[in-house]
Amino acid sequence: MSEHTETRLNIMDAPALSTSSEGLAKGIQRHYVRTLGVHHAGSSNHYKYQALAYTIRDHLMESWQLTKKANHMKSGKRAYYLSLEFLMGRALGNAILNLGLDEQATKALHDLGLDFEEMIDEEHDAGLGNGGLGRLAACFVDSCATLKLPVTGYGIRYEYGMFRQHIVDGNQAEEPDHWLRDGNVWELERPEYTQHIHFGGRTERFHDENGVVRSRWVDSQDVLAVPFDTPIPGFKNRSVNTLRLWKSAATDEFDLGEFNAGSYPESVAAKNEAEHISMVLYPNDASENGKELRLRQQYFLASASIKDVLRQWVEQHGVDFSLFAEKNVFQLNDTHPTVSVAELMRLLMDEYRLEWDAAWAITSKTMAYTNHTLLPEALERWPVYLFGRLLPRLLDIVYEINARFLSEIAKKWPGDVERQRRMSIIEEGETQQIRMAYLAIVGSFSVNGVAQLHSDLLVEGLFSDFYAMWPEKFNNKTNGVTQRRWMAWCNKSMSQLITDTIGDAWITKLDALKQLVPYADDAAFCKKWVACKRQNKERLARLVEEECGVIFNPDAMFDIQVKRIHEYKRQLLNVLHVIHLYDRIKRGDTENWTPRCVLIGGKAAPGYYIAKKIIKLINNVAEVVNNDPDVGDKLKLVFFPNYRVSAMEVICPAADLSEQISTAGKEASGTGNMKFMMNGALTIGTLDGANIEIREEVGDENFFLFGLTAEEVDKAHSNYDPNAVIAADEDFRRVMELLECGHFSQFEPGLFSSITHAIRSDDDPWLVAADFRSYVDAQQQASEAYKDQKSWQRMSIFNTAYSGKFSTDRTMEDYNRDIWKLEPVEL
Ligand code: 26Q
Repeated sequence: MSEHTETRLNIMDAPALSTSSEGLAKGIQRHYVRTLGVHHAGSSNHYKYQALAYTIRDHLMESWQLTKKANHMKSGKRAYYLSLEFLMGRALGNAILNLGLDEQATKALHDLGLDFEEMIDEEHDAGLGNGGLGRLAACFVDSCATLKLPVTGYGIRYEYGMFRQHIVDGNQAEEPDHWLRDGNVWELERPEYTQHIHFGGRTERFHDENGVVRSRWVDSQDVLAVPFDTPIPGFKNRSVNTLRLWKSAATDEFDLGEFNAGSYPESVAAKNEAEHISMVLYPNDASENGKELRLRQQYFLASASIKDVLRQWVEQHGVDFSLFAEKNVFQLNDTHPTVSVAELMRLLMDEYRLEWDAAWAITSKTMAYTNHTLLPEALERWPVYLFGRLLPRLLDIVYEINARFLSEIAKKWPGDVERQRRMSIIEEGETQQIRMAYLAIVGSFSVNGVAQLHSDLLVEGLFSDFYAMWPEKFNNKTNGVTQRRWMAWCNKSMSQLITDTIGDAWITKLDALKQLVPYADDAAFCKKWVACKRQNKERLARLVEEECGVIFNPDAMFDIQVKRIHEYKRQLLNVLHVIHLYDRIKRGDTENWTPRCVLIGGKAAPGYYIAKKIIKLINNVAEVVNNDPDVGDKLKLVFFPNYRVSAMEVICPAADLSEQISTAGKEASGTGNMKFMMNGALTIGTLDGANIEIREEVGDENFFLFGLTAEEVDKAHSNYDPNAVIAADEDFRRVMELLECGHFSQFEPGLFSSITHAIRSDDDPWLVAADFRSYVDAQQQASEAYKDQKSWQRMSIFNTAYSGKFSTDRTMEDYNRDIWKLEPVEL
């Protein structure tokens, strides 16, 4: 510290920055010429984007360092959000918004003859996530910075993010997403905090200098974890938190050994294996178990992050860990980073010489686990042989945790061996498996679901044995989204209208939107509301025309379903409804018709056969519908390719109707549903996940409900006869007929037989046929309602007005009050 003062190389002595438009313009010019070394005006837009991004980044640097300093000085409790995914999207617009530099930046760009939108569009999405879980992590860190909570995000700096989706002949084709190719202005490499991560080798027991038997991990192959930090700005509060992402690299020692053995090229090639760890994000958002590289990624993140936290602890407090649990908490984003439980135990015992009980007391008071799925097949399991080969010392520890846990069960339920078998962290069978969710529950003081229904179902079903043992651990934390990105940034016209009407408090206190309620009956306000929606629909229509070559008429109802393609999310039900509408048009049943533009978008896991077929079906139905002159403007359907964060920023402000139609009891929460609601869309949905809470907030009369309840779904399976349902419903029968006669697969007979068979199967877990009729009826209600534009706009305003609960600011306050117990850090 003192040498910094002497050399005056510190933030206080850095030249001041001007936030005027002239100051920004100068910054852009300086970075363009001096940082990027561009000497001609006609260079690519990307340099111009970079010059702007560097200029904005300059304005974050000081606050970032001050935030770190304030955290250090205060030395209060801190939280770490461990996640294999952070789906950040673009950073530039968000930084400009949160710094309050919107107007100045617009003027500066104008004065330089540059276009704001074009600059924004130059930035590549940081797509380091699959969907909901990854985007939730991104919204969480935004809200934590805004609430000044000392929370650090820890993740992996994948070289390749979520694949880019192309549509070729109606089919999904995947292309690698090399998002770092043009550089990343927002990250700073911090090689000084590099960590060594062990893999392989074996455990050795030895006597320490006091004669105590201890374990150590020997003969391991090590990999380096190099951190890259990204600033996470709070909203106009000068707080800037950190997202620390780890990149893997080969160790030098490893190379040298090989080199001395005379095999230099082989040793360089061996770098590969190390560098592969952070190479690519796994693109499945449900289970794909047993892949060794995935387990490497999980341990790599867990070990690097926990070592980083322990390093900081020891620097500040030495090796006394008595206050560690009081001052630190790790939130595990699903089971993916759960090996952290065993890793913290290992480090405390093997590196810092704590006894088991002391280490366990710390670990089990420090870890908290969030579950994101009810699908039993999506619960992570790792084969013991694989785990033991890769992480031998950690397997010892998992076994020991399990042994002690089983004896606790035996004490509580003497003789109940069946219960021990059910609850064991190790699943017995042909191949023994580690049940990661059970390890997470045993090792954590808090276990939460992500919506009320989901949390209720967890304790009644999947985790009921654990609830019986530790009811106090279980709690609900309903998800949210950040209104900064999902309203203020992506829907500027509506935001301006709201701010002009009720002030701007809603940007950090979303409940303030309730003040809009009386304006739902104010003709002048409603007129402006419609104009905003109209503008947003025109913007989306332009994008749809560019991307899909289909014309959307902004007068039509924009009916939208964007999310990962999954059978349980039932994009298929949506297509069946579109086919039904098409059939009605062909039959001439179009009196009082409500024109619709239906947009469906989302990625399918590359190995998920039926999900990919559903994409093909959507495209084939679209081809027929959009080119039939009888249909015209009455109905359009598009499959929007490469759905991603930056696409949602254009899509959600333009929606009239939000499709949230999962089989009840299967969607843990949903978060897209919240983005649509905030932007004034009405929901058509089942009683699933957070839909239930959305409907509670906005009122039954402003929500199109349909379908079986979760309880009814459970019962329905036993005597389910979809063929009878189809036969008894003329509309449904005709839809199936169109599908089965090859109307949408003229040149490829039988193309969709796997889909029609699934619908007709008694074992269809997603009960598509069971909900068809009530879905079509609810859609008809929506169509009727849309015709009364005045009443529709009222309902639209109510949706925004009652969306306050679904801010991640509220979610983070809930986590903090019940789990983390952090104090905000004032600068
Ligand atoms: C597991 C093993 C191997 C490889 C990948 C995975 C994997 C990766 C991602 C498993 C699951 C995911 C993502 C799950 C997810 O996004 N779940 C969603 O989480 C949201 C936030 O809580 C909820 O709103 C959604 O309901 C839930 O589906």
